[in-house]
Amino acid sequence: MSKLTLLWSPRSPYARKALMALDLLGLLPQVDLRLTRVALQMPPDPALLAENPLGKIPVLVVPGLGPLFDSRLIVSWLDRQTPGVLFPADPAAHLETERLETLADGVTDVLLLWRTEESRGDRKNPQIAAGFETKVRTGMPVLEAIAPTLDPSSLNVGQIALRCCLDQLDFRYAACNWRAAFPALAAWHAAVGAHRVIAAHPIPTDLPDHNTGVAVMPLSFTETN
Ligand SMILES: N[C@@H](CCC(=O)N[C@@H](CS)C(=O)NCC(=O)O)C(=O)O
Repeated sequence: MSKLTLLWSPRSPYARKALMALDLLGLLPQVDLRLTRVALQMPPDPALLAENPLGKIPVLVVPGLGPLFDSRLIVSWLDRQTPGVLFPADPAAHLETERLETLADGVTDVLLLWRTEESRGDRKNPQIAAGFETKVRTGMPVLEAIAPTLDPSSLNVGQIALRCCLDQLDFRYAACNWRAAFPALAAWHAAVGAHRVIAAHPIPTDLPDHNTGVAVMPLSFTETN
């Protein structure tokens, strides 16, 4: 495969997901990382818009093929190049992996949007924020029920997406205490943390915060569970 370029940022959950998928396939030596900062509060980067009209990362630029944007298109294209690594070959297991990927990415979407809404301070819409909280509180037990079925030693895209989602909880919702409420997820998160690919790509916590969101989000699982 020729040289690939990944438009990426180390704290983006979807960019981490794409990076881990590339690493799981052994493709990182062929990838140029192009640091690309994004935030909903900032105007979209023109260089990013030139590759992705939606102004989002990650984008994988493939020579001769053009930009692939959205982590799900990226992993789906990568899987077609090298089947059986990112997703199981068995059709039923493949579907379950995609279902987990979609759910974990979806909860991550809500975590990011909720934080943006909270950052509006007095102009926050409480109904919108409450809807986001309901979705997180509904999604987490579904993920908890899936956790015992996951084998951390057989890392796949569903598990990578789930890890990125839970890491986002740790990073931006640090007081929520999800491990106490969801012990199967906590056990899986700890076990999969030993995988080479997961251990290689933590969220860096020592970078300046360009994002003007809320430092610690007001979510607690211990108060209501
Ligand atoms: N569904 C997309 C979501 C990508 C996304 O929302 N990325 C965020 C960074 S974590 C972004 O670029 N936000 C900037 C924006 O929406 O303008 C994917 O899986 O790649």
